[in-house]
Amino acid sequence: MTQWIDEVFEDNVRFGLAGETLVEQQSPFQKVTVIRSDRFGNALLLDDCWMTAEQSEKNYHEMIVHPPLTTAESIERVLIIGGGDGGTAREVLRYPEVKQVDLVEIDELVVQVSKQYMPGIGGSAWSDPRLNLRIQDGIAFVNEAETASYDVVLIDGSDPAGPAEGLFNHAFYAQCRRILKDGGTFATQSESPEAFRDVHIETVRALREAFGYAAPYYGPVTLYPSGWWSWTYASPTPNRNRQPNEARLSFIEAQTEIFNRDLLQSMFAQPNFIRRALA
Ligand code: SPD
Repeated sequence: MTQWIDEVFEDNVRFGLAGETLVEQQSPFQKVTVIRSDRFGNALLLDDCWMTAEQSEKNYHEMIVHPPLTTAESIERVLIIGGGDGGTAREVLRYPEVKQVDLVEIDELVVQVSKQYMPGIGGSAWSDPRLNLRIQDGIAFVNEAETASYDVVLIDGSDPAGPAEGLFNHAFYAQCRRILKDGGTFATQSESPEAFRDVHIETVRALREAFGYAAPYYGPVTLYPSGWWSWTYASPTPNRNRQPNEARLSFIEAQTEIFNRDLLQSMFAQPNFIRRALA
């Protein structure tokens, strides 16, 4: 039966879709819900917060992947923490230069329901021999990984409450920096500059402290609170985000739905209230 399914946010605001619930299950980590929506196809919620939807996922997944992948020195070894729906892995695996993707998801149920109800999001990533799927705690994985062992590290977690809380602090980012090569790049989802402004600012500050250089970037994700989302790029080399690899950029922009070279140039523009907060 069709009804309104909402992410209920503070200050009397809700972000909802009309649809029907297909799965509602408690995993050892969180409540996992899959709905069929009229507007965006099947969609996933974790602890009642929107994560992804079949017909609106590209404006999130292309944005978390292509800025770091088009600007890293090398992209042979990529680590994804979270991302159990497979969308981030799918975008990473478009590049033939990528030799190995370690995808570390804490919650096996997220992978299971994504494969069953939203198979197009992971697409061919699930059967790609370069994908190494690990069901385990991403924080422990990063703490135990070898120093300077990854070209790119991507944090595709949920919001900073529940299992993803530990993905938003300086100690974790310092470990991410440690396992990244000097020519490497990093990106994390960093919440909405409008709906979660304080978390966003604190995330950018913590990344600057850990990496030396971090730049937030912005784009629309219509499914998420306020519709205005952010990711934050970091690298040991300042301004690496401004120096894309031309061959990789041309290769990828011929395939993407959202990302292209003009967006890469403009997405790092900061609204004044963010500039002032970060100054
Ligand atoms: N408020 C939602 C933040 C979720 C970020 N990750 C989404 C997972 C998509 N792969």
